[in-house]
Amino acid sequence: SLLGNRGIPGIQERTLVAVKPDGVQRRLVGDVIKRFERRGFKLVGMKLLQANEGILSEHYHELRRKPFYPALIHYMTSGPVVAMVWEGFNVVRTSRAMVGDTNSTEAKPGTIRGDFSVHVSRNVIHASDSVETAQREISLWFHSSELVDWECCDHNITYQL
Ligand code: IDP
Repeated sequence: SLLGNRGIPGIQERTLVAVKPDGVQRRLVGDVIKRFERRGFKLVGMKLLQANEGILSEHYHELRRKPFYPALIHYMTSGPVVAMVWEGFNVVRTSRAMVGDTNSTEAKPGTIRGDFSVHVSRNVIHASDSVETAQREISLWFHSSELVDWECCDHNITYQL
């Protein structure tokens, strides 16, 4: 609409999603993108990159004392990742539901991990776990100039305005 629909709380929420190196190697990037597109979210940033230990140690700073931390860094630097920023109503919470449980064994069929992963150490995808985390992770992985503000043509259908 001409008002830009800025009035709906949560509609401009953003989250960081990353297809991890196993997901890229297994050519699951397209499937992941497709799921977020179909759900109704808007892609506002995306890049393929080889992550280094610097960005990953910030990204996973809360896990630095975990026994699996060195293996996690090795995994995440083993090949390129595809980092994305998706926008839409409650996107942080909905993305976590789409991604499924951290432990692939517990991840429900129909979720990304529940469909594509059998083990927690190779669980295909990352999605921010809170709005605050998302803001931190988006600014870690993307420069503001890499994020695009645009109006999706189906916006008023998606949000029934
Ligand atoms: P999340 O990715 O679902 O938010 P976190 O607890 O933040 O889960 O863990 C980050 C990542 O660390 C997981 O996605 C997984 O790749 C890895 N990880 C978590 N727990 C384990 C474990 O017990 N063994 C091996 N890797 C793990």
